[in-house]
Amino acid sequence: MHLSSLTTALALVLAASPAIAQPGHGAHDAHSAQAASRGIERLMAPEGARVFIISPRDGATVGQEVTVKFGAEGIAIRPAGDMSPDSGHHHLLIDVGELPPLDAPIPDDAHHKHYGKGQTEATIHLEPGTHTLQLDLGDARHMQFDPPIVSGTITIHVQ
Ligand SMILES: [Cu+2]
Repeated sequence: MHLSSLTTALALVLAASPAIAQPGHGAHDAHSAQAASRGIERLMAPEGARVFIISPRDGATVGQEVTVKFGAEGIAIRPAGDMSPDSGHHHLLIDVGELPPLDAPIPDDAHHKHYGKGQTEATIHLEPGTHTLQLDLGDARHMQFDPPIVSGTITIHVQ
């Protein structure tokens, strides 16, 4: 291939790539656009907001009744439905590998627990074995923030 035709081919590839044609429009914005198309806009995560699991500790061995303490910084914990700015409520993801879809409210099932009264701890029952726990803050409408405000995932061993 001549150098000139190689250059032409490269130019075509660049022109065809939306990521390059529109700088700044990454996957992040694609999720927001998807949410908007369903009529549910995600709220921007306040700068520095974070959530974390205070206890149990990562790697801990615990009994089947597990009290999980939720930590939050840089964002207020309020009941679901409370539209106060820069606030949300905790969700505990149990044995969930991937975050739920960003363009819909967080599911409400055995693996996605809502603490819509504004709780900052909860006692859950787990079967013996190895489990993972992760916090995922949701807004008044149970939508994840943009970007999501999630804790690290911890692994615990239930006896
Ligand atoms: Cu919720």
